[in-house]
Amino acid sequence: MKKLFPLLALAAAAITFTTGCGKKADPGTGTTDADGKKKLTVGFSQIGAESAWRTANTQSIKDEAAKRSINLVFSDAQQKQENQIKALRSFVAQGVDVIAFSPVVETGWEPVLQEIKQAGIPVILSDRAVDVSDPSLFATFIGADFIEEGKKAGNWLAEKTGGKATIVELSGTPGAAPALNRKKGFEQAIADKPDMKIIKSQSGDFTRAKGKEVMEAFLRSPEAKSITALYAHNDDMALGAIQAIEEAGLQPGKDILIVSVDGVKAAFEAMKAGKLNCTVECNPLIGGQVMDLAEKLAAKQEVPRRVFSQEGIFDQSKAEAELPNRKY
Ligand code: GZL
Repeated sequence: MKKLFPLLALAAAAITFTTGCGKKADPGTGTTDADGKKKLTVGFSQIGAESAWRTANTQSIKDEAAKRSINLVFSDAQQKQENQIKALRSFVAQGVDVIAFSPVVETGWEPVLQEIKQAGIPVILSDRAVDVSDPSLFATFIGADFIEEGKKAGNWLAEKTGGKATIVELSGTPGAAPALNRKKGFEQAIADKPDMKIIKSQSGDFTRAKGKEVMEAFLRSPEAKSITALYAHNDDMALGAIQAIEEAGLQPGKDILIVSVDGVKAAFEAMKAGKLNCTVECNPLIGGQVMDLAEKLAAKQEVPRRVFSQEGIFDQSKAEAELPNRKY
């Protein structure tokens, strides 16, 4: 761990030092192992706990750090970019060896990434990408191909409906890479289907509560009777929408077909109950890959600029058989 900058180090003390398994360790003791060998210290700024996917992603990061005796300095930003930027600055002040973060939105990172670059600390983008002009501001990006996920969802719906659907869309956090690109991919998939139209699109911020609220508004609109399908950018919003559809006296999965993304356990349970029709998997369990990259960067080894997480697509026909295999 690099030497602390005295003034800033005091502020940094507020960020909890953990040994990766949630136990609070005194600053300093966490950075050496039993025989006094220096431990790798990784600063991780997480978006928040907005969805089951995010919770599983956080657990994967913490479990892997603990397994490898990596000193994890973890911060939860409650989905606010300003909190992530504060956490990133505190990691620099603490002199961590590597910084990893899941950027809540794509833009607004250049200044703090410049400061991190000046401090000589390598950066891993975990799960989501940033939009910066200088590619040297981060070492690598590990995450899903969100455009491909959107295409898979659009192609599945086209196949299921014979290319005929009046669609409402629950999009993710405005400006977030998965929201921008899942929309792009879905639209590409239905571009040549004149009878597949997205008639309403609104952000549900990737949360179940907001997804329910926005779907209620869609169902109160003049176009409500024409809706035949919902595309949700994540399962949590789809699960909220299912509640709204049922409360409106309609049958989710039948009156309104529903396709979403993530592949969380609750989505498989909803498919088994016939309330969700399809989920495109987006694997949150990338803790092992993130820590591999962190160890390589700390050892000044080359890493690939782009690492993809592997994922599939599951509809109702596969739900029951796959449910016992779900790890998140
Ligand atoms: C996708 C991830 C998204 C999930 C949501 O990699 O960034 O954020 O799809 C989560 O569930 O909130």
